[in-house]
Amino acid sequence: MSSKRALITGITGQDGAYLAQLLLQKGYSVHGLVRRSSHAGVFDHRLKWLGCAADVRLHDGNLLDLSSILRLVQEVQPDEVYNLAAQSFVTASWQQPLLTGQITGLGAVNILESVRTICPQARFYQASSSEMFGLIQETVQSENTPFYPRSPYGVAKLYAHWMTINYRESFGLHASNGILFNHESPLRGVEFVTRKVTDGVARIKLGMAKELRLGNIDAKRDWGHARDYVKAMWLMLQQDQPDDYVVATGRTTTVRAMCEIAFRHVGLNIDDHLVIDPALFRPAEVDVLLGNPAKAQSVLGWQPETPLEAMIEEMVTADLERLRRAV
Ligand code: NAP
Ligand code: F7E
Repeated sequence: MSSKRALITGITGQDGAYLAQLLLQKGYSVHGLVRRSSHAGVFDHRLKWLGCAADVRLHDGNLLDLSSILRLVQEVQPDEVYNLAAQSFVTASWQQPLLTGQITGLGAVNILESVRTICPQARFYQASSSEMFGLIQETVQSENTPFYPRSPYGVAKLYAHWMTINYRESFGLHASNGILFNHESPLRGVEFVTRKVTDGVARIKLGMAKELRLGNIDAKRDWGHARDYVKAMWLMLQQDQPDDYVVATGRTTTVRAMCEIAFRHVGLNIDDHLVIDPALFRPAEVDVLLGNPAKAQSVLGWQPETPLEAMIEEMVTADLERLRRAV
């Protein structure tokens, strides 16, 4: 077992919770950054769902506040730092482009600066994103595909991505980017399309709703499971050399086909309930994403383990249980 200390920003989010669980299983002492909220009782609901809230040490601070990050890094003296905090919802990034740039872009530099200043020997992971490929320049995207972001979120992530590479090359930090394609789970925020679908289907099944309203169902995504993807994050920081890796399944599916899996799982017909709402279309769309995980497979020995069908069914089942408990 390890006696390493890990610091996770974004520990209250989907990936932060799964990563905390993985690192605790490996014997790490896990520390997390939490921003102050008036929702005191619910901010750690994902960690509680995974049964690890009591085992992590949470620290107040904000990625926007360099002084709080400096103090946190000084106090924790981490061996590994995972920067998962972000304004991560693409739709919101058109409404709040400046805040998205500050958190998702500049926020990464606050933590890079803190690591460089206080513990330059620590290993650093940056949560980069397939959204940076945006208007795709190659049918299958790899580490060598040129970027063309299509949202303020994608642009902010690209800035953080290149700053991570620059800190690696300028200051010798062990800093790696994981270019992760979409990954989901029962802990996914309900604003993202998979969870919106599984929650919506569960509500229809239980008689709590009649329809599910979606935007562009022709968009295609390469969807994997968050539980599998956090393993790739950890593996990147176990390598002798820092590097950048695409993490994906190598399979792409339309939003409509993903929805059909969810409806089929509870014995409902999608065409009886799905409503297309033009208000939910985006100012600019990323039409299709399809990643090539060959480098992660060969160098890290990483494999996606959960097929889309199994993941969507797990999510529908979890939403049915959650909603039944709530009534
Ligand atoms: P998420 O569920 O939206 O979690 C985001 C986390 O960031 C939350 O813990 C949130 O805290 C925190 N945060 C936001 N602003 C902050 C601030 N100013 N200071 C401190 N913490 C702040 O995202 P996720 O799906 O777990 O994704 C994790 C990371 O991977 C993100 O950087 C995301 O952009 C990136 N990514 C995700 C995917 C994906 O498909 N899931 C793919 C590629 C990259 P609160 O709980 O207080 O809101
Ligand atoms: O949309 C379409 C939408 O919001 C997927 C984030 O984790 O992955 C995520 O970004 C697709 C898009 O994820 C609705 O237009 C149709 O084409 O689930 P999403 P995203 O935008 O791909 C990347 C890799 C990240 O890094 C991000 O942080 O689904 N879509 N109808 C819809 N999407 C939503 N949210 N809601 C709808 O009603």
